[in-house]
Amino acid sequence: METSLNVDEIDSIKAHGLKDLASAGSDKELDDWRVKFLGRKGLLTIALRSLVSLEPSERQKIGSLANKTKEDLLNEFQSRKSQITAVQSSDIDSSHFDVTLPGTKLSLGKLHPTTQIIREICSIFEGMGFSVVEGPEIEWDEYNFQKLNIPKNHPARDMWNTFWVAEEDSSGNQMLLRTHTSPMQARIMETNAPPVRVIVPGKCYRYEATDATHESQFYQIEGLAVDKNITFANLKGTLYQFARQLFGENRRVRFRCDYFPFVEPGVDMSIDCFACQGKAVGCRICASTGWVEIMGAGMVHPAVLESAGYDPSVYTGFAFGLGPERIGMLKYGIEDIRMFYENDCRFLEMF
Ligand code: FA5
Repeated sequence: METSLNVDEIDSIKAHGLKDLASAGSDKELDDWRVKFLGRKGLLTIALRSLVSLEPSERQKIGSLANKTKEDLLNEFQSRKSQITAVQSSDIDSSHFDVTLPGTKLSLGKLHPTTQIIREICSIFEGMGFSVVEGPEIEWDEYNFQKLNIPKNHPARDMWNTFWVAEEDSSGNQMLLRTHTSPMQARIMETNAPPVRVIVPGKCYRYEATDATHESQFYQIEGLAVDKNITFANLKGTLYQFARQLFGENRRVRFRCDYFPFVEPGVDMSIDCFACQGKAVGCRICASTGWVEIMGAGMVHPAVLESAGYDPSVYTGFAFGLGPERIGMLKYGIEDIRMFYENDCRFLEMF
């Protein structure tokens, strides 16, 4: 192939290159320039390739000029690139950064609604002289049932559908996920001399199908007060005060007989419906009965006192157990308990 490569042509490539480079103003334009002049199929590269067809004396002269031109263009390219980068960063500093714009808002974490309601309930009882104590979630059959006056094969065990976590050991004891916080009654009495006044928040587990008011994992708060001369009147007075502080000064309470093997007598406690006072047809909160059940309670059974080492002829006490999620549902009008643990931020942010 004939070639017309000569000094003029190389000078012309250089002049053309320098002119185009001066007008390249962005990374993209710079890159296009590099491909056009120095790339694999660029003008100067093609010129260098055609050196082979020159006479040896010409080849040396034109070759060294072409190599020098390539070096010059590369240097100019680098310096133009630095200029453009400098202009770009000064653009960010001067015009793209507006110090008057509001900053990015950081979203703050919050306490979970269950934690909030547990703290509120605990602080009401702390104000009445109770201390907060916690206990194990993995429990022995002995504490969850036997020491609470529920021996093996007792039909009352059906009230607490249980997750068993191990086989019976050689002494006939078996591990389970505690079905309520009541085992802490026995643990506290075994390790503390009377008088006792404690409140025990914690997680419980039941092998139950979930629905709008039942979860298989939920919280309870247990209360226990034992001393000389504690009567049912103390139980009623304490729980009445609690209900008024949590649900409002005008609340009325109702106690009805109920059965729990570890108390005698046993009761369930209701408050009058703060939404409709029993007047609304189809009230969502009380189903138009006027009463909303909030906890189980009773006088500690003498057998429970005795198995924990307290003399039931000297000491008496009361105990109660409530579900904070259910109380939160009543207080804040939440229709389904499962919303607490779905981790939907829109729900959690409401509290
Ligand atoms: C008990 O568990 C007794 N230990 C309470 C007690 C303590 C009675 C001391 C007497 C003396 P019960 O099974 O009713 O009782 O549960 C108490 C509360 O736990 C209920 O009122 C309810 O608020 C809550 N609860 C029970 N099961 C569930 C569940 N599956 N999901 C959510 N909350 C529950």
